[in-house]
Amino acid sequence: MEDDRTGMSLETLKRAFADHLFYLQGKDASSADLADYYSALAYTVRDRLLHRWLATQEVYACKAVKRVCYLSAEFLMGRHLGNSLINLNLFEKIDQAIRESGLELQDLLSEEEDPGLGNGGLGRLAACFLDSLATLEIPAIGYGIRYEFGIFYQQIRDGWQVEIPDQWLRLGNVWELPRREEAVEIKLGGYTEGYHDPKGNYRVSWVADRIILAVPYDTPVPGYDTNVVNILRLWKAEAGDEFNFDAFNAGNYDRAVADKMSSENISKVLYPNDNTPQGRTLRLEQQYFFVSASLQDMIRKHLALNPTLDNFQDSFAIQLNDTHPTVAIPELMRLLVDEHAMDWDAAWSITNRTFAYTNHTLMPEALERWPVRLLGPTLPRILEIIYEINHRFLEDVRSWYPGDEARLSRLSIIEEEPEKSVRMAYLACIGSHAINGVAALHTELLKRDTLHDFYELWPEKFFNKTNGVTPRRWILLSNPQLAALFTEKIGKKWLSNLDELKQLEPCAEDPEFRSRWQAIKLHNKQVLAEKIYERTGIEVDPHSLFDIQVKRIHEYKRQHLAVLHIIALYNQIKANPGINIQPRTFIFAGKAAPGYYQAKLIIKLINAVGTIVNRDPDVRGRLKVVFLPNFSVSLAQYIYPAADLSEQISTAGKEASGTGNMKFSMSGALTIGTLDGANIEIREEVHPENFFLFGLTAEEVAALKDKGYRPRDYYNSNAQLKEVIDQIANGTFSPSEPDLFKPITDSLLQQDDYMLLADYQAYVECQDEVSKAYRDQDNWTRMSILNSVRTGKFSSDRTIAEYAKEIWKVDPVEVPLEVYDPANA
Ligand code: HBZ
Repeated sequence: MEDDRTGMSLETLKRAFADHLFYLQGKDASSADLADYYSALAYTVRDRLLHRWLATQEVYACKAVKRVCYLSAEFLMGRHLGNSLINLNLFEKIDQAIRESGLELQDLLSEEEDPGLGNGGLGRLAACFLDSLATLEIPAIGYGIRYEFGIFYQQIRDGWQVEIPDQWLRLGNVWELPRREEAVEIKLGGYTEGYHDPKGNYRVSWVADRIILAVPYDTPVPGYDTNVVNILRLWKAEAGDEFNFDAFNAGNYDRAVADKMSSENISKVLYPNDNTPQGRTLRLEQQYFFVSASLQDMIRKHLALNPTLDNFQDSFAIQLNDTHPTVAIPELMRLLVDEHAMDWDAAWSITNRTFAYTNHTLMPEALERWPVRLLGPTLPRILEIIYEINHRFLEDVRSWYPGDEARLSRLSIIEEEPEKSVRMAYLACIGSHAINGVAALHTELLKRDTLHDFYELWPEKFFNKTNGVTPRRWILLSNPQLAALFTEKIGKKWLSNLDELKQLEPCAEDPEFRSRWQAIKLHNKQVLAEKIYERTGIEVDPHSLFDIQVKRIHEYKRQHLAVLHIIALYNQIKANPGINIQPRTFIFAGKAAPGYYQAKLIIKLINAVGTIVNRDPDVRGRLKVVFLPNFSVSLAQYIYPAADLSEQISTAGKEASGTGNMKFSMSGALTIGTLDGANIEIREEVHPENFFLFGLTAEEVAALKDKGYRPRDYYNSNAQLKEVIDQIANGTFSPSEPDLFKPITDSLLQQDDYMLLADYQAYVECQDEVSKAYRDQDNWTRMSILNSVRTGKFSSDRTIAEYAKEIWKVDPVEVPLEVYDPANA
């Protein structure tokens, strides 16, 4: 008989499922609820991951393989169960097993808490990268923080965002295993002192005033169609034991408990900001906490196989996901120099060869700077090391550019005004051998503007790595009917080589294929329509054009530009109720940072416009405006497959890449977008005739700013635009509080930093083109198909293959399963 824990036959799976329900949940069919069934299934699947997991880790621990360590303060993994079923190639069989047990697999999958340990694109990118690393059989570890509270749960009350704490661990977490035996200690606070070691060398030691324990929790990351199971290692903060005992022994129970609680605060909550850093000490402690723990972990792994740290760079390639983990650079120096007695130059050479840095933003206010006032008291030794790195770096610059004082102060890691601070992006550039942007335009703008001086020093360090997303979650799992159509036509190979979809280009001319394509899109729209009704009470017509913008709410992303267009359409209907207009459903979703008032007001505006438009009898349901609460990975899986039109309308030069744009396109949505981020490359791939382009280019934006941008001129010279702005300003959408939206209109008329008014006319004209194009369903479907089958470039497998070859210099490592099968062990 097959082993209950590893067997893959239908009978074994059903038996294991029933067994777990009974022995792990303590339930049987008469007492179990959906949560019990979910857990029983999750354990059943986890068992089947475990021997692959152990086999993989054993191969990595024994062979001297080079591993990628992806350091990220955020991992937005999405639900694990569905993804594990897919990557283990168990989906159909489990679907059948569950049905034969009288249940629906979808209901069980929906029971899983969505682990929201990230804000948006940056966190989700980390998750797609882990999936691709495992799929490409590249040894890798994701290192991050096990936040007790992830990104807040968003409710909409009276049109406003309300934040609810995300207690995702309330019911436990099947997918993680704590490894207490591998906990490490983290120092904070205190002071440093110099001493002479036995050989007479001057050294520094850090006398901390707090020691925190970092406890690792490991989550398996299975690759698709391979035995490789990599690990996501997230650190939880606890009070160090000695510390507690001291206070206890001194009879100070209260203090021992208070210290324990304050230590645990470090991994308590994810900061909910995107693109504006929060300069809080606790955030700095979080960054240092997970970085130090991760480096200590790597050093231990390295020393288990090597006598010294001299070849550390051959064991690990460390990627910094933005500047959040950049304190790793001085921390590795500290560990090598202070704790492992290496000399500075040798340590610096190792550090430099180990680290690479990814930048994710061009917004100047988003670049992290840590005031010395905070850094010094929290991480005294780290600040000294940063000063030393800077000192040596500036000496080099002086020798390369004698007499160029201006350049020295431009390049210094330390910024003097308005407050003495450490520029983390500069530290990252100096300590890394590779620096990359996340889309072609973004990388060019980094080289030209943001990091120009560094580009002049080291052009060879700069790389572009255009983002990608995993087709396993974003096609196979979320759009199963489309996936089935692909597989029926060309087999399964597209799942590990998305370029294979190109073969389907001729199908765009096949009427039968097109009608199947339309039927799938309609089905996905019906499913989303049901979700919309469940969550908002709004009825929408699946035959209308689904025009969707989902992403964090931010002024640069210009959700309010879409609102201006909606109001203009509404005005056309009011002026002429019989007008022949393309019915549209406008769908928005996304969270605003809790402290970002203008973004929260945009959410309120969307809902306010929706309230008026959706109920107006003159509209006759031709326009609907929906704000779906709580955008998350699990909700996104319903949204992208149901879109006809993808809104990617940021001010050119502001969106580093975007990744939602790729997910929409893969599922056959057409894009209306600016020449920004990866939009440019998407348009190139799908060909310009299948993309709705509008708006100023990044150059034009910059030129207009330079010559003096006057938003009021656009307002005064465009009657339609003026009417829309006046309505928002005079309370048409907020009758009980006419001034409510003034902050939005004032900002548009006074500065309009993101140039909505300059792009308005081009946007509405382009939207007219969209409406016209949608009327020709045959041709629309042709364009939709070509979008989808030409997105091969945007698989994260391509992105990761490029990082592996050009930046990390790592090779795949196969994991043979038979050898490690517990049945044979
Ligand atoms: O990273 C996003 C970019 O805005 C987007 O264009 C890009 O596609 C994506 C992946 O490269 N950036 C973020 O998502 N950034 C954050 O979430 C963030 C979080 C905390 C911060 C700063 C930024 O302190």
